[in-house]
Amino acid sequence: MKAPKSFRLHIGIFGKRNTGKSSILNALTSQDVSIVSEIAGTTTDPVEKPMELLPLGPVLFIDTAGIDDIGILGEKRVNKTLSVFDRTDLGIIVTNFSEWNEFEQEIITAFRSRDIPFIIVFNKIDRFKEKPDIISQLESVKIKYIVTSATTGFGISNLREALLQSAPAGFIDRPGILSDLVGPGEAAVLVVPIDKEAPKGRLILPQVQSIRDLLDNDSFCVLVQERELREALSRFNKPPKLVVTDSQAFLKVAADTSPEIPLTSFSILFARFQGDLNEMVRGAMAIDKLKTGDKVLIAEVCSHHPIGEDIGTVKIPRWLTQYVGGKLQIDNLRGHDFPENISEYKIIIHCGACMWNRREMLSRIMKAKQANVPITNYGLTIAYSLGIFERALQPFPAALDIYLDKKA
Ligand SMILES: Nc1nc2c(ncn2[C@@H]2O[C@H](COP(=O)(O)OP(=O)(O)OP(=O)(O)O)[C@@H](O)[C@H]2O)c(=O)[nH]1
Ligand code: SF4
Ligand SMILES: [Mg+2]
Repeated sequence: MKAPKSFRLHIGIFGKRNTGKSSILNALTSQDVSIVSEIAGTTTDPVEKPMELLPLGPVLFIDTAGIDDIGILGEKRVNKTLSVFDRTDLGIIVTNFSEWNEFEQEIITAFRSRDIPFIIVFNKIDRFKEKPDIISQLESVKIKYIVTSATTGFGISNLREALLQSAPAGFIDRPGILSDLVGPGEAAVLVVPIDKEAPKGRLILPQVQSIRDLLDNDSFCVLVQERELREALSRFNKPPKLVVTDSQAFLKVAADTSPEIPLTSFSILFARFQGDLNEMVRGAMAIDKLKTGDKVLIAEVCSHHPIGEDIGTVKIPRWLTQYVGGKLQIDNLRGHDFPENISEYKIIIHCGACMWNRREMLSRIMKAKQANVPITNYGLTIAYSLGIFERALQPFPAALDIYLDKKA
C-alpha cells in the first residue's frame, strides 16, 4: 500500500542527546533504520522514515538530533530539530528518570502551544530507577508517559498502544465505508435480506451507515432483497460499481451477480473500515491450519447482536468444526474486555465491530498480533467457508494479493 506522505501520521521523536531516541525508533520498528551509538550527537539531521506501523498503518517517523546540543556546530541542528515541530502530528519525548528536568518541560510547552498530542518515554529503565515524585507530578497534570528499555524491549508494546491511543482521530478513522469504491455519480446495489431476526421495520447500523456514506459522497444506491437482485441488475443500463450483500446471502447473491461486477459483504467492508482488512485476510487463512482440539476465541462487541444471535455461537462454530473434521474448544466472548491470555488461542474470530470506534478494534488487532494469534472477522470467515473468498476480495486488490500469494 502506498500512502502519500501527507496522509501519513508524522511522529516526531524529541529529547536530549543520547537518551535513546534512535534506539526507541528501532525497537518500535524492529528494524535498524537509525544509527545508534553511545556518542551523544549521533543523529545530526532529522531522519525521516516512512513505514507501516502496526496498528496505525502508514506513519512517518522523524528521528531528530538531540536538542540539548549547543555550540556553534550544534546550533544548526537545533534549528533543524525545532522545525520538525511544525510537521509533527504526534510527539514522543525520550528521556529518563535521572535526566528529566526543565528541558523536557520546555518541549512539553512547545507541544502544548501547538496543540500536538505527545507521550513521554522514560527510557533506560534498566539503568535508571523510577522516581515516584516525577510520576505523581505527571499524573496530577494528566500527561501520558511510558516506561521503557529500548535495550531489553521492555514497555515497547505499551508505547505502541499509547501511540494508537494518542494519534489524532483523523489518522485513525477511515474516510468512508464504501464510497471510495463506488465514486461520485455511480451506483451501488445493497442486498438487505429481510431476516426474521432483524429488528422489525429497521435497517441495521452497517446498512444505514453505508447508505449515508454513499449519499454524502454523491453516489447513489438501490436497496433490494436477495430475490429481487437479478431483476434490479437487469434494469441498470450501466452496471453498478459494487454489489454489497449481507454475508448470509453471499452464495445466492454471487450466483446472481455477473462476475464483472465487484461483489463484497457489509462485514468485509467493516473489516476495512473498523479494523485492518489485510491483517484480517491473513487471519482468515489461518483457518486452514486449525486442528482438532485447538482453542478458538469468538468475540462479539454487543451483548445482543441485533441480527443472528447465533452466528457466533452456533453457525460459525458448526462450520469450523465441519471444516476441521473434529471438535474445537470454542470460547465465546462478549463486550470490551479482552482476556489477558489470548496467546492460547489459535485464531480469534471477531464480529464486525460496527458499534465501536476504529481505535478500539485496531487495539485488539494489535494485541492479537503481539500474541502471535491470527485475527479475522465473521464476514471473512463466512466468505472463506463458502469458498468465495477470492470473489469477495475482488474490490480490494491489496487484500486479494495477500490471499493469492499465501495460497500459492
Ligand atoms: N541501558 C540502556 N541503554 C540504552 C537504552 N536505549 C538506548 N541505549 C543506549 O544509549 C546510547 C544512545 O542511544 P541512541 O539511540 O543513539 O540515542 P539518541 O537519543 O538517538 O542519541 P542522539 O542521536 O545522539 O541524540 C546507545 O549506546 C544505546 O545503546 C536503554 O533502554 N537502556
Ligand atoms: S458491534 Fe459486533 S455484535 Fe454489535 S452489532 Fe456490530 S457486528 Fe454485531
Ligand atoms: Mg539518534
